[in-house]
Amino acid sequence: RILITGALGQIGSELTLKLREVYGENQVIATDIKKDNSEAAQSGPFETVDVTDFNRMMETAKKYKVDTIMHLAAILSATAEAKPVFAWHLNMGGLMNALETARELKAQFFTPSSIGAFGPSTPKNHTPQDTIMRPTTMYGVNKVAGELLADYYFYKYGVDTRGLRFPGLISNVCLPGGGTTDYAVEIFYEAVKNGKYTSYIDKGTYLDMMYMPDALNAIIDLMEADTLKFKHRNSFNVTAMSVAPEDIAASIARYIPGFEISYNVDPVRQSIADSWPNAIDASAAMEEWGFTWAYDLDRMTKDMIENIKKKK
Ligand code: VAH
Repeated sequence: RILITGALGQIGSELTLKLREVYGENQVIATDIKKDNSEAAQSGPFETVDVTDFNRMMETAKKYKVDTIMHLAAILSATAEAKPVFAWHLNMGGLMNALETARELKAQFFTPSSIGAFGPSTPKNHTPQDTIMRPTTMYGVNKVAGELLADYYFYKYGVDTRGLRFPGLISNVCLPGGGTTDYAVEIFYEAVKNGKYTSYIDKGTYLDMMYMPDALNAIIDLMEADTLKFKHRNSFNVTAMSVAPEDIAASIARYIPGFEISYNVDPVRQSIADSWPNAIDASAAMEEWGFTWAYDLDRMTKDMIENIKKKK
């Protein structure tokens, strides 16, 4: 059985449904700080778990005798920059509780890292799997510390921890909250609704991105992979595309003629984005467990617009 924390968030809401499809509804225990009427909360076992409450997490994991923990609950980059102390406690306290629960239950463990784990002194293009990591954001500090902590639990206790450094994730099921790359999600909703979008990230700002279906498949492929070829665990670089706002706008305009982008840069989120790479190198993931992806920019755009239109 799999326990997911943050199961009602941007990744969790779709990962919960995907894992229930693949492994069976009752094999996936969705948990989050409070229940809502989303399909992830309603379509199978759900428990309220505040990840900063170790006893609650442990009793829930024991109640369902879980053998896999997927820890997704976290504060994203922009919110973490606004509330750094709160972000440290939730991101690191939650991670420690999840790792301790996995250690005690001898469970397999997944948690996402991010391109946010890199900093201004990291090579910007073809960013290697192993390179300088001096992030200048609280979120980045949390992600680098989190990678080291998850590797530590493998070396020290043999916990089968695995992780992915995700790029910006684009999806149409659950809006992200408090991220820097959220512009790349908002733009699609605004395009369908108003035919235009004002971006808070400037033109020419290249960032790695990935469509959510590819992210979900990467998690499942990673967790099911044979570790014989692993040289890394926490966490693998993965990406599907490197785009700037004007590239997304041009792709949308092919499906929504007349779509226009304008810019009103938010200096805080722009400075976070500027500290991150332009394009990372995912060759380690390809070589060690066969990482691949299916959606390029236009295929993602087509699917995003079709699905958002269905919601109207
Ligand atoms: C954020 N969506 O913007 C997250 C992610 C790479 C970006 O970590 O904070």
